[in-house]
Amino acid sequence: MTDPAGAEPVQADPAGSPAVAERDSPVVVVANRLPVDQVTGPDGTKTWTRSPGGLVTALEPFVAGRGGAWVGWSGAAGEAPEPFESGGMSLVPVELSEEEVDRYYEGFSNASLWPLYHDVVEKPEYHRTWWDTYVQVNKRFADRAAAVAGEGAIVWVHDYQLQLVPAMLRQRRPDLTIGFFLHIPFPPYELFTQLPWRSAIVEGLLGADLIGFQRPSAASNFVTLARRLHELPTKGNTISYDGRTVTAKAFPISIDVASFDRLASSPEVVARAEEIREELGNPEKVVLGVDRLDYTKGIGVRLEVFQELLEDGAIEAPSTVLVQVATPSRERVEHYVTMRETIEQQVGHINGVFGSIAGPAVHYFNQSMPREELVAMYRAADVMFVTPYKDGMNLVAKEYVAARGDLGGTLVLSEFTGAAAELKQAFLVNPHDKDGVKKQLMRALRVDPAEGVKRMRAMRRHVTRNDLDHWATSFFASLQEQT
Ligand code: GDG
Repeated sequence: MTDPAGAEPVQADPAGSPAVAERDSPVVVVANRLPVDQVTGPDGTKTWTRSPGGLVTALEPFVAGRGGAWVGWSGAAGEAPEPFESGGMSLVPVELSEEEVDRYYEGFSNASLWPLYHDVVEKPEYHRTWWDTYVQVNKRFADRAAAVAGEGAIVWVHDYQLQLVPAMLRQRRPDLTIGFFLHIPFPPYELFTQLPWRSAIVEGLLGADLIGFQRPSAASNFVTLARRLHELPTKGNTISYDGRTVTAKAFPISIDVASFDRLASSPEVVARAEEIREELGNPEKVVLGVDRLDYTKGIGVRLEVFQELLEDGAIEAPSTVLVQVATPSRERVEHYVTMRETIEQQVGHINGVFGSIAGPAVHYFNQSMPREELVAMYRAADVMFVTPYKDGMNLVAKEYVAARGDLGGTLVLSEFTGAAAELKQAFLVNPHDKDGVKKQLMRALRVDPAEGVKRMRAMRRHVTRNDLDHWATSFFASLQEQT
């Protein structure tokens, strides 16, 4: 849901534009982050930059096109600016204090819910103070959304940080149609029920008319939970609750395929891709990993497998190199600090043993790349290596496919990503099975070109038909059917 680079400055609509009206917006998006970030310059002046993430691109036409509003946090702790109009949308900043950022965002959202929902890849921490702040902040988001939504408006709430908002909003505004989309996985009953506040979360989500998930299994995990934990009547993917019918359904998210395709085949990017290979010393094979530096993404497995293949002599450096972009993320959460140290030690070790004057075996970047550079890397890579232990979708895999209009390149993809259910022609792997990953990576590296083209063509056909607009349109259409 994040796209950490490529921000561009934005301006509020010209002075004199009307202040954001209360109870006026026919469509409201509620997400942890606004589609803009507030940045404080060295002289203390505050400006806004547009965050160019896919979600913003997908939702903007629905929100801006209808004079809608977007409620979210600016990304900076402290007092929130007044609501303002930008790009045809009302942007409604929600204030978070330093302590709230610690407890609601870094604490409950990213150190309790995130690991729990990702199959407990790391041990979740549960603290009552974090939970209390999560409730408090969710109330604030619900209050702001209730204040700007027009009579009978459609409100679309996003992600795990705001799971209590649907019920809080319904309590304040029973006239609204409320949708919720979870971008990350939803765990099975046996895992979810370890959460001390499990009932409150389920009740929070049941405030929505439509709850969207990345995969059908996640939707059915939720329906099972409503039935077993709350003893609610369920039928197929619907739950009867409080005199209403709540639908839980999969809407696999996607990317703006056409714009990736266009950018990737532009002469500048094609030239840059060639230049990247030259700068890498013209290796025979380039293997690429691109992730937020997160323990769910399986970056460590990737490095171990690459190291073992070098040790086995199955590949040689620098004729085969691994390029790993690990974008900085959640740097104040403890698990992330230790993980980064481990990964950097692994990279250091591999390069110490297998690097040469001619170059390292692993090119590691702990930095955020401009989008054009990232797309040029996609274009330059022979194999895209995607090995999460668990991932709601994994947009990187879809971006790689969208960027390969030349039908080159192969994809190695973890079975535990949402994307694996769609990109069936990838070389699928179980990241817990290192020998299996090694085997599949070797197959991907040695693929017969005609077979590679066939696989890539089939995956491109799928993503082209199922792009981001398709996702947003089908969610809105299903939500409207609920009214
Ligand atoms: C969550 C869920 C779900 C990464 N590094 C750079 C960069 N990125 C961009 C990628 C991609 C995005 O960030 C990452 O998206 P993912 O889907 O791979 O992963 P999460 O951030 O964990 O997203 C996930 C998603 O929400 C959407 O619902 O798919 O399962 O965990 O777009 O390109 N972009 C640039 N420079 C970088 O260095 N420009």
